[in-house]
Amino acid sequence: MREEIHRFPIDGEPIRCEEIKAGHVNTTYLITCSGGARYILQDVNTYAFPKTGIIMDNVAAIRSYLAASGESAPAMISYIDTTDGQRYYDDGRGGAWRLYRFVENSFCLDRAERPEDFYECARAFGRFQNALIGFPAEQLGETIKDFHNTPARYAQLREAVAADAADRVREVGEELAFLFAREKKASSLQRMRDDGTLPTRATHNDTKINNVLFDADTRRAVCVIDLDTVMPGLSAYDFGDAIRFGASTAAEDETDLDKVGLDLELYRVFTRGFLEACPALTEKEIESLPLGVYVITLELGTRFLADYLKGDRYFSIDYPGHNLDRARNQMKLVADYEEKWNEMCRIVAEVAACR
Ligand code: GN1
Ligand code: MG
Repeated sequence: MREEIHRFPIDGEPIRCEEIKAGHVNTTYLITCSGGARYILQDVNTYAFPKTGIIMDNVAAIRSYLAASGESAPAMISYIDTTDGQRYYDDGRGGAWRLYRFVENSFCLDRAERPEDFYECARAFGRFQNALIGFPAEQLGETIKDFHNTPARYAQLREAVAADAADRVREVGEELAFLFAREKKASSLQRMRDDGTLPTRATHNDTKINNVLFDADTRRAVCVIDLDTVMPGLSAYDFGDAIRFGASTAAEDETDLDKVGLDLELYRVFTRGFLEACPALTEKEIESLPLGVYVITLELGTRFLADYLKGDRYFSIDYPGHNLDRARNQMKLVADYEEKWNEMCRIVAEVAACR
């Protein structure tokens, strides 16, 4: 049993603790209590998130905004304060722990088993974005500095190359050439954010389908989870990351790159769900959605590769070349988007036109 659970008010005695292997960053446990109550206990990765307090403040600010604006359905999960009234438990050894009720009769999906699943995912993230359209994004702290600042991510890759801490740069010449050849386009979204072409919103920023809870009976989306990266951003990031992960024809670490590409049908389904649930986007934002897919995928390619060069400090890995495989997989997706670019833009325009 994780003793940290005793820092929180819970129903019954904790009797079982299982680790849930899902995300690449935090460590997550399912705790079962006598009497049946179940909880999710998370150990926040403080290498990735040095300021856990900011995460919890952001979540609290958004929660009160949603409650005040009468958002009826639970758009997000809610955390339980510690017994001494803190939003998370600081164990004094660098660990930051937080707790929420397990949502009974719900499940997560690593990939859409049918198109309707992805449509539900789109609606959940679209609804989240729409509910926060009026939220003053500048009130949110940056939980990870420059999280989706793509030019800054390129700068971090350059630093990782210069340091070559794990002596791996000589293995990745081709990958570096691929990424740097696309740096200008990769930076274009950030430019449109800086010059005000695109509005800064409160966004989720980590919109993988496995960050959506589904209801086990209805198979409808219940709410979005993993709110650690909720911060000022662009709607195109949320659209882009969801497509990158959920509309890929293969897993994020598939090494047979012939299997990796963009499923345009899933792309269309997601676009429909997202735009239906988020009617408040501006014309420019809608136009920027395909670019969001392109940029976020390149960006994650740079992040995986930089982490590989640093010796795998950030993303958890199952084997030594895992981050390199992930980076190559993202690059294959980017190459496929380049082939399908006109189609990607056409689908967004078509779906937007028939709303
Ligand atoms: C991480 O924690 P998880 O697995 O939901 C990462 C995302 C990446 C994703 C790639 C805080 O998300 O940015 O897109 O892995 N989250 C953080 O799978 O860095
Ligand atoms: Mg997650």
